[in-house]
Amino acid sequence: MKIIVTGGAGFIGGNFVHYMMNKYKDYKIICLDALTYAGNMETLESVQDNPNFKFYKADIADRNAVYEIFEKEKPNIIVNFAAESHVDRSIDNPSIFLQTNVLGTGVLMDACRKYGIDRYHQVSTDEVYGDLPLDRPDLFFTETTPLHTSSPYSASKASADLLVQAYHRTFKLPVTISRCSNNYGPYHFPEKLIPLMIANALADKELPVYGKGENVRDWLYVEDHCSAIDLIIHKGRVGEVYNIGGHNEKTNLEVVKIILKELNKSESLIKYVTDRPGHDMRYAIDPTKIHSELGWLPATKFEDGIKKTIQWYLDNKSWWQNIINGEYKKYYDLHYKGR
Ligand code: NAD
Ligand code: TDX
Repeated sequence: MKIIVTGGAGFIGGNFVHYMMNKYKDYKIICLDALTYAGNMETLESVQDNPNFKFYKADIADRNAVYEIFEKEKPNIIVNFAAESHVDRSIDNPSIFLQTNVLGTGVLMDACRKYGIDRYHQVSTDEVYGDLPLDRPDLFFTETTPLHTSSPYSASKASADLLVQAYHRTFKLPVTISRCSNNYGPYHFPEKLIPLMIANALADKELPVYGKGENVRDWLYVEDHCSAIDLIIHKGRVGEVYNIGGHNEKTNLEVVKIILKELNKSESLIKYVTDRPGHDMRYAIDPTKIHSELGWLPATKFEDGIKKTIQWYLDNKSWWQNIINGEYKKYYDLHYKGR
């Protein structure tokens, strides 16, 4: 079995590479990643010398490069994690999101048609459903909830989903799509809420909470996302969408306070800053379908996952400190200064 994992030098893709290589010792894992600001070869250091692992630096929107890799590798399965993934950056600069998330997905599917594959899996997000109101805790996103996007990021991910479904219907491409809630865990780029708050708290810097911190996210430990995708690519029904989430809703303020408590830091570090434009209020996944069809259940409770995550950031300081002291510093200053 040969699997191309795009975006494997990023947060979830990197965790997926490790998960699959640990679980399936005879699978060949081919990572295709453009190494944007979010890609990091240090994440893949421990597998680089494994003969079952191969890395190509390539852009999924570069048709020639993608076709060449397909021609050479003849993969059975493609799992597409590659994307511009940060909502705030999509507000600053939408066009790269269309380029990678929409056109790049189109190129990958054309390659699948041209060379033939057993499965194309699109890693999507709960953000394609838009948001839910805070005063209706009875509402959840199901696979039939209409797409209703808020940010250029979520609009680009929804566009890609529609394209994937169109290639299934029109060209009979064997596709699946998963829509997962917010992930957390090792190798999470420090621009995102949880690693950003851990890094700032450790440096006794202000923790910038958007608005009142009342927005709700549904957190899932990254390994549980990997196990769900593993099940879908092997046992999921072609043409289907599967929601992935573990019923773990928390307000941003709750998450930030948990991190401060774990690190023994004062809540006075919290700074309320100007809200994100178009900020989604609440995400909440109904995972009934993947549970009843494929038997998936998350293994890690938030209380344990957040402890493991904090410990990982304490044990791997050089991984994230290299990032926050590099090019990212400019983004941070631009985004947060005077906010
Ligand atoms: P990330 O930003 O950490 O990693 C993205 C990776 O894709 C990086 O390695 C980057 O170099 C690579 N990449 C970007 N543009 C590329 C291109 N044009 N060609 C090839 N590679 C490219 O993102 P993540 O958080 O790991 O998210 C992975 C996927 O999961 C995304 O598709 C995202 O939409 C989806 N997702 C993320 C979450 C979450 O909470 N992080 C939740 C649900 C779904
Ligand atoms: O500095 C911050 N302060 C803050 O209050 C940042 C970076 C975030 N926030 C808030 C905004 C959100 O309500 O925290 C929440 C989480 O923010 P992000 O980590 O940026 O994630 P989110 O916008 O929810 O999107 C994430 O989950 C769905 C991923 O980045 C997406 O790729 C995924 O599709």
